[in-house]
Amino acid sequence: MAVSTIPAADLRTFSEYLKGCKRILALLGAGISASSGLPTFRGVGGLWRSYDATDLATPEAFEANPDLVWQFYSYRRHMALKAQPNRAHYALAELARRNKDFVTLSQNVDGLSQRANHPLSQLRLLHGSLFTVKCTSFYCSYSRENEFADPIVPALAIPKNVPEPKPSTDDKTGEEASKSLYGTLGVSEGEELDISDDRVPLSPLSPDVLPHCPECKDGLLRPGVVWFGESLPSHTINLVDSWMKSGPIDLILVIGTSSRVYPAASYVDKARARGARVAVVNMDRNDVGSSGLNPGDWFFQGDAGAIVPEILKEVIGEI
Ligand code: BJW
Repeated sequence: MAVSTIPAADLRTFSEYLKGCKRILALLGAGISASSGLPTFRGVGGLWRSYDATDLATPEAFEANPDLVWQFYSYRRHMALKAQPNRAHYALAELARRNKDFVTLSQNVDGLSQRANHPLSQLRLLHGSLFTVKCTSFYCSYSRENEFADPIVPALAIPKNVPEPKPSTDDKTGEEASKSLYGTLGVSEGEELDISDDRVPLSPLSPDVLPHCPECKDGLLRPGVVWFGESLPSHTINLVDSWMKSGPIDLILVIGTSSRVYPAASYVDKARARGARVAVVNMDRNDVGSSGLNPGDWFFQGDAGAIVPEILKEVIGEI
């Protein structure tokens, strides 16, 4: 069976229900962008060199090794800029245009929903963006959005021969695409090595060559993402909470997330408490979140890039 085959009965009951939905929420995780060839955090493709991505996504890691953390994020910025939004990003953007009471909460920092023209007033970035930078100095509040320079400073340039993200297709799952990007990179003799290859030791970089604040001229800049132990952006959380409280919720689509990171994962139960039925799209049947599925919920197993346009088709048409 192809990984992304949808049981006909599930597709029928879901499509019928979707047509009657008024207020819809989506919670996105890295799996939706795995379909564009970007790696997830956990599981296959969740390593950058020999580092666990989640170990680098902390203020403590940045404090201890700003050069290592900046190299990680420079690589992620480069890969995200090379990747293209996939059919799932476009399908959700289309659903948003057709239903003003549909809000997407994205944990992703890669900018792919924005590049698929998802209406920005219906897209809430819970974990910030790779393309925002902010000053780390206690005395400075400098922050800049839409900073797309690649590399952001010359010392963080990515070698030209780094393989580009490979989007998934129906017979090549997002996870396989991630594997081909981040797994064992076969480098033949004489070929130039790239920094994603574990055999190339990372050279430590002096703090002087890392991005610095143009305003205070003193503080190091850091990526404008939310690391473990940091609060989510309060303005965003307030907007989401007030939307959630403003009426019952019919449906929450939970797409490509392991649902292990809080408070993001808690939106599923919050939506349920407001009446929502839950539809999970994931490669892994175990990743349904801590509260599991209830009767009347749906689980669609497979590649988000293939499944999401298919399950929304009755409402948004062909993508
Ligand atoms: C596919 C696919 C395909 C693959 N198609 N599917 C309550 C209980 C316990 C702990 C806490 C709690 N509340 C707060 C915490 C602490 C902590 C936390 O949650 N820890 C847990 C790990 C236990 N949370 C925080 O610290 C948060 N802050 C906070 O709560 O502030 C208040 C506070 C402060 C101080 C003390 C206490 C409270 C902040 C969390 C920030 C998370 N940041 C990161 C990094 C962002 C920057 C960056 O990108 O580098 O966000 S971590 C990382 O995880 C990233 C992701 O957005 C996030 C979620 O990961 P995601 O997207 O689900 O990815 P994966 O890899 O986990 O899963 C991919 C899924 O896709 C899998 O299921 C695959 O099967 C699937 N898949 N291919 C469909 N083709």
